[in-house]
Amino acid sequence: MSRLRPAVEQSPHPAAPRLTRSAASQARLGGPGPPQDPAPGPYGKQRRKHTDSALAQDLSQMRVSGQESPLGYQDVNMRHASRSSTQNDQPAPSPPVKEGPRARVKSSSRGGLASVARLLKLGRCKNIVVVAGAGISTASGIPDFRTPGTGLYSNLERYDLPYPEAVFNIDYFSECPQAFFSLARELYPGRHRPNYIHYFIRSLHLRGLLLRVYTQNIDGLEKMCGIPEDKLVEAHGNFTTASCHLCYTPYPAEDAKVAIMSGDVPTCSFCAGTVKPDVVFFGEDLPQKYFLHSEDFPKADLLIIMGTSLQIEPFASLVNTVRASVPRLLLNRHAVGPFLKTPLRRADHLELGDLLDSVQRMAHILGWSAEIEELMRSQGDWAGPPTQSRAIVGRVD
Ligand code: CNA
Repeated sequence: MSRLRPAVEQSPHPAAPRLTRSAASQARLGGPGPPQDPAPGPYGKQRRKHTDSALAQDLSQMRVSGQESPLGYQDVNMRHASRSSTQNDQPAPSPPVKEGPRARVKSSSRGGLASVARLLKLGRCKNIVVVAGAGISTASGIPDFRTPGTGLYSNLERYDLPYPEAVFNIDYFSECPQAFFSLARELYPGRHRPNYIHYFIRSLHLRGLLLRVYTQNIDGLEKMCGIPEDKLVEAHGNFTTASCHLCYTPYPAEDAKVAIMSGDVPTCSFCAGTVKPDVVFFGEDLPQKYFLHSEDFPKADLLIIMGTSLQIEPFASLVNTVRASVPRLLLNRHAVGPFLKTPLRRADHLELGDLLDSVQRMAHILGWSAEIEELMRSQGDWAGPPTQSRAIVGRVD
């Protein structure tokens, strides 16, 4: 793609390599490796060198053809997939679900949380990077993509999509914007409130432990719970701004919302192209702020990965760019990405199960529960004691 998109968010950093979003297998062994260990992490030991520029190059050269990956999954180039389907060729295949089978994960699926909480209590982790996905917002009543039955991809039949990811395909949007607009009506900020998990992340920030949260979510709940802008990278954009999907001329976000919410199609006053919120579609550029990762991940001393299937590139491969000695904690229903490999990396921990439950237990071990409840209460998001059914803050309407 040769067109250049204006940055959605201004960055104080120099021009960075351009990356577009794609759905691809993350479990590639040829992906970016960990950068050099500038100092021993909590687990000691220096690891192999990997410069930031090499990292950027690796990310931009990622395989997205239909080749079999070393773990047996297929990579999918969403742009090609959408082209064949919109031209009425063979329907493009959906990328295979890469989660599980859980039997492949040999190491314990429980207990990782306690080990990492211990590191936190010992004061060993002061530059924590959180990588988040749709799973952190399901407790707020927003379905994720891939959970069978409840996920958005299982519920898109009514749009007659050639394949579920077409809803975020820019070429498909060009032809049929209504599928995405229906989804947008669900996800527009204002209908949902942040939940305990969001406030846990904010609590990391309030304790001065959060280096940055990188989220794929577009629901704005991280911001809504009070995580400041400078601690947040919304890698797949948000609904705060809008622009023409063809010429990128900015369009008043509120006007776009009013049109979309009332079933109209907002159009660009310059080229008459369809306007959409600045949510990043497959094949579109990621916001400039995303490139903070090249500074953040090498600096991280703990990576917490929450509620993501790690299937969207280049975001998914970020988790492989912390130093090899840095603990990585996966909190998810299933093992994903590098946590599917056996044996796990020595510093990897996973806690499989319901995310809300895991985060509440972690907060309890750390002695942070009361503070988080108070934070939630102060923003009107506390619905009762931390049990699954009551701590969930659902839709506002
Ligand atoms: P995904 O592919 O749907 O994966 C979500 C992951 O979270 C899966 O592994 C689930 O098993 C897991 N999960 C869901 N609920 C829970 C739970 N309660 N406890 C434990 N684990 C759980 O979503 P990803 O974020 O990986 O995919 C990236 C896409 C999703 C981004 O580009 C987003 O734009 C998009 N998305 C965002 C939202 C949102 O903003 N809330 C909602 C739906 C999709």
